[in-house]
Amino acid sequence: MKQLGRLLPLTAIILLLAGCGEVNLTALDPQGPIAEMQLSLIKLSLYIMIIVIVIVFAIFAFVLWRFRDKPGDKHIPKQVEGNHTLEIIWTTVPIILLLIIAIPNVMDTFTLANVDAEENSITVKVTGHQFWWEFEYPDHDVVAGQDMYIPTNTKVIVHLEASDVMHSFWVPALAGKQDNVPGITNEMWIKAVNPGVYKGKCTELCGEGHWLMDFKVVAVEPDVFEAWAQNMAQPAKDPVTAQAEAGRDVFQASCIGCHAVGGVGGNPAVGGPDLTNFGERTVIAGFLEFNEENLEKWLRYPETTKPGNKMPGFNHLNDEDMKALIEYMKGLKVLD
Ligand code: HEC
Ligand SMILES: [Cu+2]
Repeated sequence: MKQLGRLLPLTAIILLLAGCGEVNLTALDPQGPIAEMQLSLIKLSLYIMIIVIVIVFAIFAFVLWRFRDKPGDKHIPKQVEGNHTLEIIWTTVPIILLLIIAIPNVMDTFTLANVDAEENSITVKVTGHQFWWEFEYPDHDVVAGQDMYIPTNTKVIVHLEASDVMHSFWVPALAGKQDNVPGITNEMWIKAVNPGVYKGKCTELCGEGHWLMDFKVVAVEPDVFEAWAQNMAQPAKDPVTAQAEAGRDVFQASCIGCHAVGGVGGNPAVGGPDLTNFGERTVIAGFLEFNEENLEKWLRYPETTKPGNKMPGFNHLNDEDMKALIEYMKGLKVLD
């Protein structure tokens, strides 16, 4: 009973994690060929383990029952030392089971490691920073922050790098995790079959803000992707309202040193995520629901909102400037 009491909170946590409404932060609902392959390897091992466990426990239960101490039993059971047939069986059976697991694993590893370009494939350089993600598209001369746009049904070759400490790139619906290591380029590839938004997370403890280092992979049809990439590479459109225009002035004065918009401020910018399409994010800084209140909170108090992050606070801006800045930021869009 005591043990059950200890188990219950754990069960509650697991149920909570399973149902917290994130879009596909799970390897059990694969959305592309790599994740599918990995899930079938997991299943193969799992089924073999289940068969072994069932047989071993059945024999165990049978032996407990068959050779139990009965009233009137006086003699010690017959003593057996060594049995060649049995030893051959319990050596060869595990070897066969391990081979059944090993052969598809080794074969699939070659498929996973094949990062050769193919027709229409694209390359994305993914850099982990404390505590945000940067996506560079060298073929399109585009840099994007936080949301990784990819075309559907296209091989996306991913080059993983890090600017400061180790991070790890994990989008479970598309592929298993791989590390971003400073000074090294790790390679992997992903492919999404359906358009959709797939949650990603940093899975290498990289500092105080690690737990909020979330991002998204946004898979869109190839023609939408091309339009997105082309618009991302264009200079930013002029703001439509006078207020947003005033906001742009505040942005130029205070933010352009770290953030870029439409190539102005560096490509990539030094110090912070590219904000060219910031108005199309669904979250701010990877985790905060996108609305005006949260944006103001982020701009005034980033340190308490996402502890450890490297963006300075702008609580000294007056209300008028803040409102204008928010208006401008909401309008930063490239898809229509
Ligand atoms: C010293 C560099 C620096 C300056 C100056 C700076 N920022 Fe940032 N900003 C950052 C960094 C670093 C991040 C990433 C924080 C994180 O998520 O860990 C960031 C994140 C953001 C984000 C969230 C981006 C996203 O993709 O969700 C917004 C919005 C933002 N900054 C707006 C601004 C605005 C507006 C200004 C000017 C008032 C500004 N920043 C000035 C460094 C800076
Ligand atoms: Cu990280």
